Amino acid sequence: MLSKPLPSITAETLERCGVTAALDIEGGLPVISPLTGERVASLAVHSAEDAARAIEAAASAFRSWRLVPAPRRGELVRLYAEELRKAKEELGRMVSIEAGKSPSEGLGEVQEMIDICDFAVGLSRQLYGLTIATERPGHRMMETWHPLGVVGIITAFNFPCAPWCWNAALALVCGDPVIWKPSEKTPLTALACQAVFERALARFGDAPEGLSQVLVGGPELGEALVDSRKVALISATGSTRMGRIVGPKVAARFGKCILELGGNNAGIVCPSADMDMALRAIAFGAMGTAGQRCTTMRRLFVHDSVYDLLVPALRRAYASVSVGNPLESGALVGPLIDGAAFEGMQAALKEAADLGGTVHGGARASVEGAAAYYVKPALVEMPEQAGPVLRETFAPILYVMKYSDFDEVLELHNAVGGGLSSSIFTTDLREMETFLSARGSDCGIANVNIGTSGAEIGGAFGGEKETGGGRESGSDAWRAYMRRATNTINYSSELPLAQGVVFDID
Ligand code: UN1
Repeated sequence: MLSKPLPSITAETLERCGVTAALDIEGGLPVISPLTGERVASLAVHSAEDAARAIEAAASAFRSWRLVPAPRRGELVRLYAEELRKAKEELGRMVSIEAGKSPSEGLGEVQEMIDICDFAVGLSRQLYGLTIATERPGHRMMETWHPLGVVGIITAFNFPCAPWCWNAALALVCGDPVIWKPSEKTPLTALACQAVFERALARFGDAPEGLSQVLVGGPELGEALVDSRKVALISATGSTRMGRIVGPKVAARFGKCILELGGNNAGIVCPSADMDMALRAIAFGAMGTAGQRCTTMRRLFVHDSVYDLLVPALRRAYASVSVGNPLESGALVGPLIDGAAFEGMQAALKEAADLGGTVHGGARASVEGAAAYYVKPALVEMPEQAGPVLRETFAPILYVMKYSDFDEVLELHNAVGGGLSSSIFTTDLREMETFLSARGSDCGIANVNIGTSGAEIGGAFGGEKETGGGRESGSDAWRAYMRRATNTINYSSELPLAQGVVFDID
C-alpha cells in the first residue's frame, strides 16, 4: 500500500472503503485533492479495448439479469443500501477529499445514494403498465415494460457518486447492467462505490459477472460507450458543451439518452417574501458547494421595494462566510475544483465589471497553498441581464438584479439557455401560482420559498432547454430504463379489425 499517509486521506480509509487498486502507478492518472492541490493517488487507467470488453461483459450479463424477477433484483439494491449505510462515513470523506465538499455535504451525497436505493427497492415491486380499453370485442390491450439493455453512465466531478446511483439503482431493478465512466477528477470515489457494491454482490450470491463496472480514464472511454450500439441508454451528467457532443452521437445510432447538463438557475424575491428565510435559502443555494452544483443559484432578481433590505444583508453574509478546508476548519465554503475553474470565475467577474457590474468578493483566499483554489464567493450587482449573466460559470458567483414588474421578471427569468432549477420567494398566492403555471418558470424544477439546489430524490430530477431534457431519480424516471411493449390479445373466436377495416380473403 502507500508508504505515507496522503493529505487528508489515509491508506486505512481507502482500505475500509474496499479500494484495492494500486494507488501509486507511475505515469498513471493523477488524482488531485482540491483541498490541498496535492496528488493523493495515481491510478492505472482503462484502455478503449478494456471498454469494449466491459461492454461485452455487460451485454452478456443483460441476457440473464433481464430474466431475474424484478423484486429479486431489488434485493441486490437493498443489500447495497445496507452496505452504503455501513460505509457512509468513509464514502462521505472520500467525496470531501476528491470534490472538496464539506463533511455535511459529502455525507449528504452518500445519503442521496441510500435514499435512491430505498426508492428503487420499493420500485422493484411497482414496475407497472396500463391496461387500455380496446374498441374490439373479446380483446384486451395492455402495456408491458421490459428491461432495456446496458446503461452507460457518465458523471461529473461535482457530484462524484449520487448521480451514478440515481441511475444505477433504477437501472439494476429495471433489469439493466451498468457501466460507469466517472469524471477523471474523481475516480477514487467511483472505485470506492464499486468496492462497496461488490460487498452487496457477494451477499446476493448469484448475480451475473459484469452487472456493474467502472471505467477509469479519459474521454475515449466515454466515447466508447456513446458510440456502441450495445449500450442501449447513455445517461450523461456534465456541461452543455459535453451534451452537444454526446446527444447527436447517440441519436445517430438511435440510442436513448438522458442528458443532465448545465443550468443557469435563478431566484426571484418578491415584496411579500419572508426576507430572513430568503436570505438563508439564497446563501445556501448560491454559496453552498462553492457554487459547483448544477442547481446552484446563479441569478437573483429582487423587487426594487425590498432591494435595499435584502441585498445589504446578503453582502454581509457573503463577506462573513467561512472559506477554507472544510475537513479541517469546518468552513462552509470549500475550494474550487482546480485552477481552470478559478480562471473561468475571474474572467466572468471581469466581464461583469466591464458591463457595469459592482463586484463584491471573488478574490482568491490563500488557505492551503499555491495549488489549491479557494475563493471568496462573489456577489455581483448588475444593471441588467447581459454577458456572463446569460451563461453558467461553474463557480460561486451570484448576479443580482432589480426588477419592478412581475410579468417582466418572468420573461427575464426564462430568457437564458439553461432550464434546470428555479425559485420564487413570496407569500402572495397569485405570484406563487403564476410562477408554477404554464407562463411561469420554464425549468424542470420550480420551487417556492426554498432555494434552487438540494432536491430530494423522490421527484424527477433534470431540466429543459440546454439542460438537455432528461429526467433521473424519482417519480416515473424509471421508464427511461425500460422499453415499452403494447400488447393486444384476442380471446374471442372472431377477427375484427380495428378502425372498421374489412379484409375478407374468402
Ligand atoms: C448536480 O449538481 O449535478 O439538487 C446534482 C441538488 C442535488 C443534486 C445536484 N440533489 O442540488
